[in-house]
Amino acid sequence: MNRNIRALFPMLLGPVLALLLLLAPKTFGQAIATPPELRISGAVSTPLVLTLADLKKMPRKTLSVVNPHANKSETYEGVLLEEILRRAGVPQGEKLRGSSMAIYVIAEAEDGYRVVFSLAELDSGIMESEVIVADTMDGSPLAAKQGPFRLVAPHEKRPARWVRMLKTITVVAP
Ligand SMILES: Nc1nc2c(c(=O)[nH]1)N[C@H]1C(S)=C(S)[C@@H](COP(=O)(O)O)O[C@H]1N2
Ligand SMILES: [Mo]
Repeated sequence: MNRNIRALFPMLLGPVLALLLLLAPKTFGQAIATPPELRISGAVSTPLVLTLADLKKMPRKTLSVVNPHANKSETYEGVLLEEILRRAGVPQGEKLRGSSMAIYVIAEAEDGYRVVFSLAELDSGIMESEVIVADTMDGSPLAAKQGPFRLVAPHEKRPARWVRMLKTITVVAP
């Protein structure tokens, strides 16, 4: 190799290293991305950030439902939304009365889809909605377009509030 070209290498070393350092977070950021999280915030005493591992440690509920769209039976497993809201500190049971009866939650997905549930319809002291935050279907983690978190509202005729790719639960006390 030409002597002059070889002499260039030490000079290039600095800039090349600098460039690599600059690009490193972008390149490796994907590989070591933070695990998916579900955030519960708004009018709560304890805002929560839950991972799949956190959900696995909570009381689990299994639901066998017929998804009217898929027209087949599906088994979802997850945690009652009521239980998650309990840990966030919303009024429930006998404390759910008066002005609290107007509190609602907005469940929002990665694609911007949003639905509303009232606190009252999620309270088993009032009715058994059995709405869960599911993290598995038929024993497997939910696929990318479905999860990793999905609401399942088993008593509803159309699965319109079965929010896929669930990202945040915001509690609103109007
Ligand atoms: N994130 C997200 N979730 C969503 C929707 C949506 O557009 N985005 N559509 C809802 C509607 S209207 C229906 S019918 C079901 C469809 O769920 P499926 O793909 O399991 O049949 O997802 C519900 N959840
Ligand atoms: Mo739908």
